[in-house]
Amino acid sequence: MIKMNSLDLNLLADSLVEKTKRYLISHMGKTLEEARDEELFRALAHMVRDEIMLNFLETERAIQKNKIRRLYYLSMEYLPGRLFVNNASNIAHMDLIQLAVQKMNRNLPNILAKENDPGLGSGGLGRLAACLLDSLATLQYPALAYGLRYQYGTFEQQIRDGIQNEAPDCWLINENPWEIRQDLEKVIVKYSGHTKTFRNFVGDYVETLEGNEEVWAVPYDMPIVGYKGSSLALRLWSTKESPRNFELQRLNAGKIDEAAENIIISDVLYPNELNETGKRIRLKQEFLLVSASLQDIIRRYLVMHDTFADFADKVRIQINDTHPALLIPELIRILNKDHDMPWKVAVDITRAVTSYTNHTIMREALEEWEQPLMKTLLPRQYKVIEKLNHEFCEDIRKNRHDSHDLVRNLSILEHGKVRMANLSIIGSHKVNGVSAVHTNLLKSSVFKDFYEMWPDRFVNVTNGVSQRFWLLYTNPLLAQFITDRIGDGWIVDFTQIKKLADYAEDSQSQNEFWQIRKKNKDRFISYLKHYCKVKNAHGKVVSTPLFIDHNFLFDAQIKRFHEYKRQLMDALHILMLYNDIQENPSGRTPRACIFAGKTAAGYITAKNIIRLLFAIGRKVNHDPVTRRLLQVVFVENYNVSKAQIIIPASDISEQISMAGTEASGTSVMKFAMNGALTVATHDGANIELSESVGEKWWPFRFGLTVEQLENAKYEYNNPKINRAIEMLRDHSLAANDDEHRAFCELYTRLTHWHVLTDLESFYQTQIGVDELFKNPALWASYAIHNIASTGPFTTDNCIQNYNQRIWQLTP
Ligand code: 26Q
Repeated sequence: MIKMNSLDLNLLADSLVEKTKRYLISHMGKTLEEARDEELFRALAHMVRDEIMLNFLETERAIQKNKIRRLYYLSMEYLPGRLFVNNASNIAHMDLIQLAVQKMNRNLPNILAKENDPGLGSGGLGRLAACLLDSLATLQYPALAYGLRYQYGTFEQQIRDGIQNEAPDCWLINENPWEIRQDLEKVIVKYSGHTKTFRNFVGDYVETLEGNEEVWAVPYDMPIVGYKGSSLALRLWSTKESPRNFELQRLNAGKIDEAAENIIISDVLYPNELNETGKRIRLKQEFLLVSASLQDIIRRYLVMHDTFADFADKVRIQINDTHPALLIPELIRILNKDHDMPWKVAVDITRAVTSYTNHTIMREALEEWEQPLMKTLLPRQYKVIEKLNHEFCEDIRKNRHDSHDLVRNLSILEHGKVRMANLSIIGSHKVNGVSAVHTNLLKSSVFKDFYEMWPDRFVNVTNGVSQRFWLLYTNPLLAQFITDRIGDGWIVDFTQIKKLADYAEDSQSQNEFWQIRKKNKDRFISYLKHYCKVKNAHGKVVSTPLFIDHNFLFDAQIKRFHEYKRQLMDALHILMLYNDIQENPSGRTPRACIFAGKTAAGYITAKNIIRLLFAIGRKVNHDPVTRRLLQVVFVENYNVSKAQIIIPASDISEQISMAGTEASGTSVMKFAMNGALTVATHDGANIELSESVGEKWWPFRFGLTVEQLENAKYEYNNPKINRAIEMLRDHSLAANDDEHRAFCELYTRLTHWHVLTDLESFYQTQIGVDELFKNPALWASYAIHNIASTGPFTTDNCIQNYNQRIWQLTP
């Protein structure tokens, strides 16, 4: 990082203007005056990238030279958000850019808005991966990350008359300035064909493949820039750019469909529910990531070493959920066949390098593949799985007399399925959950038998978020507020944030807190007015005045729509509030209920919940009695950059999943860091955050615990609740038959996920929220105590825990 005085800055800005002008001419054929904001964005991004790359090379050289242990992080999903501010600020050039843009007479926010948000993921798991990389880079751990370069992001959510439509998310429609295509490092990935058995040098039976398909995977490197410029590579594989993939043979035989399938493997991230073709391509994608990355890992290793003797010492591979679990059979196979290692040694080395993070407690969400599909598509890997599983099950049978049930429970292959979690646990030396309660539930229920067999294999690493991304760059006003009081040490040492508690009762700080909050709310309101237009079924904008101002309480639930997350309970609470206000509007706290989130295309119930929220908004937002006290807003097409506008403006963060269902939840941490108070069940990371904050400053916990829910049953005896739920089927919300059917359908699901069981407690808690909001000074002191308690929930801490408990790398 270069320290600059204002004279230097001025000179540098002049030079940046000149360089930018030249770049615009040489790369885009435009003068500065002709260049559009989008082009200026690309030109400036290239200037930033030049700086990053110098640093990047140095890091890579240092790792190579010192032959140190390196971590390889494999994930099917990454949600890094827009990179410009992060990258430019981290190499300390944001002031410079600001000045240069000013000299060019252009508007920086308009230019920054032209960057597309890479939607290479669906939710928490993908965003967690991005925060972990931020911390790995900042803390200068030797690491490299692998993923897929999906041509299209998850999908662009369009809400038309309350209905979610899925449109393609063309994030790569313009050139992506952050990536570098590395054609010379492409690799071949093989699918299908039939196997032939022979013996390797040590006498094991191994397989060769004939009549298979071949696909080229081409890597694109994206530098991940940590604070003060240290960086690591995110290597994303693509099948798009390779003519080889347009397999001539098949084309000649007229099998254009099959040939085309291999070009489109990396086209789009597939969702959870899939048809047969979708399933096959998703499995191909998972293997693409695994096979290409492993070839790359082994190539890198062999550049530095002559034998595999040090492989188990120098390589660590973390798999983000089971999606890259095929890494286990593939690595065993490569060591055993290509490098003539005895089977048992190959298995031991694989286990020594691999570890697995689990992100779900719900059994139905564990990944499984049909055996015939895997056998056809990946015959060699399937044979390895069979052998691994056979030995594992035999071992149990030999050692346990009660082995029958145990084998059925632990076997990788069962009921015609390949159970990826079982494969991952058997093939890893460590398995981690993502919050204390989640890890305990894994040990006591889902993976109980595994835990009893291998207790040391299970560890907890509670999730975190990057305070640099989510506080420093997302909420610069609050970041400055913090730095003014406790210095800027918190940016790299977040334990220091606890010093902020000294200011919780200081009235000057409380006032300033509210001034910042109001500015952030105004920014969000103006964003809503410009970009969040309600659209009818034909996509036409319906004129909808907004009655929100910065005196409203901003209440946000932003996350994927899923029944277990209980957006439906939130919706019912809004109806209860609406009815209350109708009865007596005086003395009420004005509240804006903000929702954002996508759901899988085929998830009908979740889509109906979105539709219900839309219908509720339609009713309450215009009702002359309620509109100045209650507003419901749905922010379309939720993504990282939208979260960056919503979170700094929110007073209340809704974390209301049914106890025992949310593995961790990370938005709870982002909101708390930004000064929101949390309405929360006793679930996932809410529990640990509440313990860190302390009961006194965590007033809005509600709902039953996992244990209490076991015997809980809702009895319909609350008149307010009855009135609210009747609105689902008495036509007070539905505008047509179709909506009526949708809401009646939701009515039948009210007892699922204990929505009604917890509703009364939720309602009472929200009364407490309204009351506290009437005392701004007190509210601010709660909020400041909450911010001050988020210290443990940074991914910096998370990475240190991974390192201590699993990787043992040297930074
Ligand atoms: C599996 C098979 C086939 C197709 C898709 C999938 C699939 C894809 C993505 C299954 C699950 C996911 C994503 C899961 C996820 O985001 N989990 C969240 O992870 C967060 C980070 O640990 C936690 O905070 C959340 O609690 C958890 O829900």
